[in-house]
Amino acid sequence: MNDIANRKNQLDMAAYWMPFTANRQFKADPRLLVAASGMFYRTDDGREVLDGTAGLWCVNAGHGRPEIAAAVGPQLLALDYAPSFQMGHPLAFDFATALAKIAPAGLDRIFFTNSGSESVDTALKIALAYHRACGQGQRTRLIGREKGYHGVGFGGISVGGLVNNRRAFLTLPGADHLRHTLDPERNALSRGQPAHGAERADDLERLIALHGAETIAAVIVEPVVGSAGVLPPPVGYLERLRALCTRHGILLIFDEVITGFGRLGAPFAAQYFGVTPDLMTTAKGLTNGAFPMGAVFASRGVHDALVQGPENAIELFHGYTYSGHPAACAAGLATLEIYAREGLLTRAAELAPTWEAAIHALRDCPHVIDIRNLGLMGAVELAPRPDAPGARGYEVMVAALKAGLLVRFTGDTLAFSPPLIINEAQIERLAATLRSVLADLK
Ligand code: PXG
Ligand code: PLP
Repeated sequence: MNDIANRKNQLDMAAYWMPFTANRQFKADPRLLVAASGMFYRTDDGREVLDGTAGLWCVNAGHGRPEIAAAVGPQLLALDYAPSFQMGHPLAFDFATALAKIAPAGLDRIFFTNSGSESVDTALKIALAYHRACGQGQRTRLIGREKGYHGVGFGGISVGGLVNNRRAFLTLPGADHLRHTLDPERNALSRGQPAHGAERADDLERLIALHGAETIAAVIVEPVVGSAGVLPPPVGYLERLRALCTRHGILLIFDEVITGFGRLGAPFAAQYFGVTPDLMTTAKGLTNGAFPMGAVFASRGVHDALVQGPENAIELFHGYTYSGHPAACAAGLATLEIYAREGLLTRAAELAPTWEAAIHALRDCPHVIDIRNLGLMGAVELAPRPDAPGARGYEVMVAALKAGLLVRFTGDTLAFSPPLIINEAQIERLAATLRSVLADLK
């Protein structure tokens, strides 16, 4: 530890090109984490920091779980790697079976990837292949939504709705978007799902009228928008989208990379809302963030339409070198055991009222214009400083870190998704720290 701490000033930071980071700003004043346990990170200068974000929305069971380490280490010694194409190993089957048991009804065919971005590209490709297998190969359009984040692959940015992630790059032809559901005029400071906006699901009807339903393969949405600042769906919105997709033969994909594995108080958002998609993308909490892995859950209908034909023919020309990696499966199985033993897939439902009260109590803090929450997700939106949009978000992140709290920011919106092991005292501590930081914010 001391070694790491003492190296801060000697670290050569030039070679590492950091993702989604202001590299030069960071390297001029680095923020380094060197250890983590339970609800806390430790910084290079030896301070404890309460993890308000579960890393990047992924460490749902808290940090440093010995069960996961104990599963991964021996697995690497017993079978470090097995080819994923035309070969198998037992843990991949065991892990898929275990996931099928907690999956929304019928979504029990599992394709492994290594990240959320890969899960999204996989689900979009499965959707296209599915329609082709059903004799509807003209269904090639992919519909996303404004403000959606579906990772950084070309498929994901094409259906994604965040302009900074798109403008420098090509996107797939034929992608189109529903409007987002953020509506502060009607819904600001709503607790839980906002009352207004279900009718925006009818945007799909407008796109159908514009393009023809028979050209549309799939609609992909985050059941609760994460990256763009925690937007719970308006009451009735997801139900309406589901009904429209079913009526028009369009596959519905829920991107549950953030909402999966207990974030809302049910294993998946699909179960929380009682709305079942045809495909579901996951990653992050799948292995408690301890090992890179993703998974796509497909319905029997989608799977069975594709997995047919001659028995010696590959049914889907898709997969990754590391699909179902043995160590990732070991980490995932150990993670699911922790979730089950500690009741973490439903714990957010118990904590949600405390969480909601704590975060909404910040409404009288300076600059706060909106607060949103669902399950153990939350966002506090600040008015942008007129001459410097985004500055307040960044300044709060830096000040909170100094005050012992890790927060995420996107623009001037602060986002929270603490590990699901958080207790009520830690929720109060999180809110109190934020209150003091906001009090000093210019
Ligand atoms: N879909 C959704 C809904 C996500 O939230 C991805 C796909 C991509 O996953 P990978 O594993 O390829 O990053 C994500 C990832 C943030 C933040 O702070 C959010 C994500 C990743 C990093 C930061 O908002 N979400
Ligand atoms: N690029 C090259 C040259 C490869 O050989 C492969 C895989 O064999 C890939 C990319 C894809 O890598 P992955 O399967 O890890 O996604």
